[in-house]
Amino acid sequence: MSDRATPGSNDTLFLAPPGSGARVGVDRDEDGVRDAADNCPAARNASQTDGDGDGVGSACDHCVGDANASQADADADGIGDACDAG
Ligand SMILES: [Ca+2]
Ligand SMILES: [Ca+2]
Ligand SMILES: [Ca+2]
Ligand SMILES: [Ca+2]
Repeated sequence: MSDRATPGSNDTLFLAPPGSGARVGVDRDEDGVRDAADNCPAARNASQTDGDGDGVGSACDHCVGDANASQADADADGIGDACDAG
């Protein structure tokens, strides 16, 4: 599969119906789940798996085993405060 949309194709752009409240119909990671509903808009995760149920998909969760919806990471090492041993 090409990583670029070709003229005439319609595989990445979706239009939200008027009044739906959704402003953006793009799917940046092209996993089939639009950004507005994707729990990891920049990581392909069609399954939307969220093992700890914090609303952040496991594919991009800084702590896949600890609920940490804020994804706070004070030292910016990619491991969330909730599971960062230091
Ligand atoms: Ca997506
Ligand atoms: Ca999660
Ligand atoms: Ca988590
Ligand atoms: Ca950290």
